[in-house]
Amino acid sequence: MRTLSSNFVRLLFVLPFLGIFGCVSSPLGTDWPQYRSNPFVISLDIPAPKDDKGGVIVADLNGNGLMDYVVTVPGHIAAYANQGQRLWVKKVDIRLSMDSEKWGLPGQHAPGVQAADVDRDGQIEILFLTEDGAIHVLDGATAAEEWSRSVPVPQGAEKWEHLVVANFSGTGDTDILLQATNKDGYRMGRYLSAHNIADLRRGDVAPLWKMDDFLACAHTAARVADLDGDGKDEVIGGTIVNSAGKVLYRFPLTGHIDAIAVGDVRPDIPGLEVVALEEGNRRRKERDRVFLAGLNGLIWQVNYQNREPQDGAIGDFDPSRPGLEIFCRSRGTGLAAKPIPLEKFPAAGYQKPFVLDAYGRIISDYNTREIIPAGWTPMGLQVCQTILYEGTAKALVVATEREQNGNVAVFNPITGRFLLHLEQEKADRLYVVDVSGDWREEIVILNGDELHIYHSENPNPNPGRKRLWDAQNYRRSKMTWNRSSN
Ligand SMILES: [Ca+2]
Ligand SMILES: [Ca+2]
Ligand SMILES: [Ca+2]
Ligand SMILES: [Ca+2]
Repeated sequence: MRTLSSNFVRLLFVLPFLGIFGCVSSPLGTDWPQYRSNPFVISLDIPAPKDDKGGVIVADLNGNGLMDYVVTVPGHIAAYANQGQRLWVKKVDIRLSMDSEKWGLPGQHAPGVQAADVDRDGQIEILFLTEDGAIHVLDGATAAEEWSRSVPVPQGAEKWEHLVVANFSGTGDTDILLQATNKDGYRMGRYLSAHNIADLRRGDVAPLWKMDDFLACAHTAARVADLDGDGKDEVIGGTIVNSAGKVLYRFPLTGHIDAIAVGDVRPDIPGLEVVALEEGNRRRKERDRVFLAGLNGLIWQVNYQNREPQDGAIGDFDPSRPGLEIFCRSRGTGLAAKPIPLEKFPAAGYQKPFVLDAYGRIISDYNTREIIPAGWTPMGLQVCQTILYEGTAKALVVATEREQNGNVAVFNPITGRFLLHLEQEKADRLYVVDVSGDWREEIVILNGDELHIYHSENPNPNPGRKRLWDAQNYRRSKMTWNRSSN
């Protein structure tokens, strides 16, 4: 076993249950091997990202029970086995994008690819759109193309831009959701079309249902999640749509949604809840709200000092409180949408995160000026994602340096305290997922043409817990993701 070299990682704070740094976490209750090195490095045979196009997902492509990596950059989809062996590299003009309001979906850092057993033969398929809007389905183990299909495009859209595997029929991962933006002006993913994949394969392009007035998030593609637990997926955005295409709820926005998340925020209320962070109209009193909605509509909405919540993460950040807490990264003064150069406005560049409890009450409020360590950009945090890194009941957040390919840190979102600072990382992408060892989550970083995978070496205080992958919402949330707001 190897320890992290001290210049690669600096522990800023001694975690509870720390033990001796360097212990390999317990593999109890699992047969997934822990990586021998930390980070585990996979060299990729594809170009490093030059912009915000492309991302990372994992799936068991070769059927050996371990999660493998799928990385996308313009012109390439690359698959690597869990232990780092190259499975295949496909050169193809996969649909990827940057700021979706300008370039269309799937948005910044979106992988633009799905991996699921869509024909129920026990083997994973790879699905994606090409830049001409056509759907392609590959064999996940070999990348051999199984079939492709073009689906008629709604008037007002340029082409289909985003694709999500879903279960609308109750028969498993056998359906697909297509999404497109309006081609002119500020682009929003208002067009949806739901299809059965077997129908498409046969050439039947008639949708299960479609709509042209979906209220999309401004920077992120539609997500799917089974909110009511009936086995069928709802479609999540500013509009919540059920598996049959019926609108269940629409957030009463004065602007747009910057970030969205799904989880059981309120265990006392049946089903999963949706958290939406609004960037509102500055002329309106109702703006910059955090919304919590469920199957029966709005549960609460909160405007905290008109501070735009902007980006966030949900998790059990304070296990002493019921349900999940909501971390809102927010921005400094709220004066500018873009980061402000510090040399010009030294007081304005800092972010002012706040945290709400499951009832919308404020439980924490701080300034990143007080928490960011030396060597971290004063611009603050970006790409904030919930992580169960240590295996305690308490969830943490991992983030990158804002507005640069920078360091990565794990921090306590309630206090802002940094717990782990990966000082030598230059992260092009950051992804959180359970890929090795026990049920705890690893940090996956795409750094140029390498994947770096970090695991906690501290003993797992809760080794018997079930895999996070057992929860359908976990599978869905790790398959369709992209950076929300800057
Ligand atoms: Ca299959
Ligand atoms: Ca459902
Ligand atoms: Ca609930
Ligand atoms: Ca793990």
